[in-house]
Amino acid sequence: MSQPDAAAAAIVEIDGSRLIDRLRRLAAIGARPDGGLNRQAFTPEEGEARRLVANWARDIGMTAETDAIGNLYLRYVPDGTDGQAPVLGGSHLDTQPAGGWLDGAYGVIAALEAVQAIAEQGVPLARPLEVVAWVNEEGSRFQPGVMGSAWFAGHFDLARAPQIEGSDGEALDHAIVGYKAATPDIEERETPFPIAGLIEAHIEQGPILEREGLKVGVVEGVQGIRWFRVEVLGEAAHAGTTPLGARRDAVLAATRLVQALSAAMADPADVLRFTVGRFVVSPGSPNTVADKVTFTIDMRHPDPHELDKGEATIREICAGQAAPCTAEVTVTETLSPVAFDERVVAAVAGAAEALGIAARRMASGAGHDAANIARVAPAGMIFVPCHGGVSHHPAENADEADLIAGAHVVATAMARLAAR
Ligand code: HGY
Ligand code: MN
Ligand code: MN
Repeated sequence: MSQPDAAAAAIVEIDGSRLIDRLRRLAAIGARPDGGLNRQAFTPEEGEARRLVANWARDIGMTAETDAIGNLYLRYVPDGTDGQAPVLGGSHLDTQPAGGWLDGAYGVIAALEAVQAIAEQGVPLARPLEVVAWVNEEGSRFQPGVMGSAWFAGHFDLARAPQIEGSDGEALDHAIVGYKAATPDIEERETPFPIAGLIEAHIEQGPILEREGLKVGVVEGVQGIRWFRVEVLGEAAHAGTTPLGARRDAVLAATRLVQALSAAMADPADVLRFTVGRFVVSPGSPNTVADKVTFTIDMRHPDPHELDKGEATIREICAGQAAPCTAEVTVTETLSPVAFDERVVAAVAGAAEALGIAARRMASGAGHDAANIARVAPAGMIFVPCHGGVSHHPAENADEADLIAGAHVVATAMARLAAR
């Protein structure tokens, strides 16, 4: 068998206890008393996680680099491969404010284990391998989400950073400077750069694999996502003296809009996803009629036409039912549905089959960085089951054996993609 054929059929053995140990150590950074994680984008906690992962990579002979927005790239360049487009594995290190220990972190640590195992076993490669941690995937502190991968793919303009205010009031550009200054030894590299292939491993964040008793999801694509910010403007007034007829109460108007939007978005086929996750009242005083409410909308569907129809409905209801207040609708994130590259999908499916791991093809309801990279390079994903499909919750969890099996597939699929 020729060397490329041997590599293309390689099965890479990984160190499962090393994988779990690193995941557990990473989960201590930003840990909440309830067992969840709060390690939001560009915070000192995420900076500490970034430094820990970069040092793990350096300890095994890899290099650590960054870019203008703060993405982290850990590189393994075997002799004779320098200059070839790399194969990447990875995900994100930031979490929801009340998130779990696996969303994002699993993909980064599974990819690090995959590259270390490949290097230790001297699997022959025609390309370098890289582990990537994209910044601000969650979008909980700064919108839009999947920001680092969007910037890499050319559809987030960093010039907007000074105008983007975080949920804690810090400007994005200021947060990025502070975040990168915390790891001055991680130098910038030329980006973007050509990518030969990317695999993102992630917990499914849904119930399908667990319900069907399967251990690997071979992800074929990601549904479309559209985020909105709705600002409902009324007039502040004294709660004790202002007659009802004289009020322009932003809370009454905003709650009426949310109910009307929710009713209009109800989908009997249960495919459309509509969520109001943030609802901020100003001035937020018990004895002052609210003059402003800002709420968010997260809308998702596999069909972009349904997203367009949903946006038209949102604009129509906000324009027509906010009186005596007004409502301003702003799109804060748009990700069209994406189909992953069949060569990468086949590499994941082939690795699972070679390892005898029960798998199925499926789509992703959650958004992921791989969806952004799929617009500029061959990308794909692998899911592993999580308990009850729970995610974006402190109780997020998975069986260690499933996490190890998924990393085994990542290592074998990355080696095969980098064999030629
Ligand atoms: O929102 C999402 O779909 C991802 O989990 N951040
Ligand atoms: Mn994620
Ligand atoms: Mn998430």
